[in-house]
Amino acid sequence: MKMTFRWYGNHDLVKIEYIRQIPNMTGVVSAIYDVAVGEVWPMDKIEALVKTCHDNGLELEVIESVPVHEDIKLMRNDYKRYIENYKQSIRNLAKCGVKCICYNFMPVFDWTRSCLDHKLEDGSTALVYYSEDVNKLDPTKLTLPGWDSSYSVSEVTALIKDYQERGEEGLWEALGYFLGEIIPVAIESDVNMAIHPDDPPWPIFGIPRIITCEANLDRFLSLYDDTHNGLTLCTGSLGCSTKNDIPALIRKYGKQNKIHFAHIRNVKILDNGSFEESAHLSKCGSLDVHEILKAYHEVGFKGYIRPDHGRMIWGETGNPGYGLFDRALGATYMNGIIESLEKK
Ligand SMILES: [Mn+2]
Repeated sequence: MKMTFRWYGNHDLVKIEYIRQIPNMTGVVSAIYDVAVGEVWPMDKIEALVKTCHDNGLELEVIESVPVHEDIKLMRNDYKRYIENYKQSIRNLAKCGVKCICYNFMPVFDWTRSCLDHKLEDGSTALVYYSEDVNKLDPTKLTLPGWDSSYSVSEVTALIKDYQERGEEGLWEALGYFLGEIIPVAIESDVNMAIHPDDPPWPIFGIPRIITCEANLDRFLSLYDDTHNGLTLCTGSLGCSTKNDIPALIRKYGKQNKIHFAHIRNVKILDNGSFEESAHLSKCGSLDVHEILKAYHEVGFKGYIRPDHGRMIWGETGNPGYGLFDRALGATYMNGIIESLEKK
C-alpha cells in the first residue's frame, strides 16, 4: 500500500516540504480549490498542482475530492451539464497521472461535527459530535470548513426540502444515474472512482444519507459492477456506528478489489450516537487499528492509505483535523504496524 497525506494546496499551513519528511510518505492527496463546484477542472491548474508535488518529491495520484453538484444529487436544473463537466474533469485528471478520485454523495452537508476544538483530557483538541448539540443547530445557518458555502440561507432551506421530498430512494436514483454516466469514462481513462462514506453514517436534520452501512455499500457497488466503481473506506466515518464491523468490511470488499483508498482514523464512541475523534492508537479510541491494518495486509491491499483526521497537539493551529503533527504521528504508528505485519 502507498502511504499518502492530505494537503490543501499552497494555502495550507502545513508546508508540502514537511510532508516529504514523514517517513514512507509517497504522495499527497489534494484538489483544486478555486474552481466553482460543478465546473470543469482545467488542465493548467491540475498540471501546476502536479508540478508542485513532483518538485517536492511527492506523487499526486489521488484527488480528494471532486465535489458533486447538488443539482446532480437532486437530478434537477442543470444536472446533465454538471455531469458532462464531471466527466471532463475525470479525463483531465487522468491525463495528468491521477489514478484515484475520492468523492461523496452527501446531500447539502459534508462531514458534520458539533465542535471542532473540543479539549481532551491531555490538553489536545479534537473534533467531536455530540448528538444533543447537533440537534440544537439550525441547519440553514450551518457551515464548516470544506463545505460549499455558496448557497444562501433560502437556497439551503429549499435544498433541504427537496431532499426530504425525494427521500432515500430519490438519492439512490440520482446516484445510479450518475454512476451510469461517469463510470464508463473512468473505465476508459483507467481512473478508480472511490466514494467516501457519509460522515456520520446516519441521516441528519431529516435529510437522507445512504452510504452508511454494509447493506448500502453492497447496494452501491451493485449499481455499477466494475472495479472502477469502488470505495474510500473511511474507518472513522463508518466506524462511529457500532453496527459497522470495520475489519470485516475491509476483508469483504478488499477481496473483491473494491477498496481503492483507505482512510485510517480512530473515534471514541460515546452513548446515544455521540463520538469524539481520538489519537490513532487503538487504545485511545473504539477502533482496533492493528486489526484494521491486519485486514488490509491479509487481502493484499495495493491501494492508497492515509492517516485521516488528527487532533491538534503541541500548540499547532490550522485546518481542524488536518494539522501536521498528529497526522504524522498517525502515519508513523501505521508504518510500525505495517512493518511488523510484513515481516511476520
Ligand atoms: Mn475520511
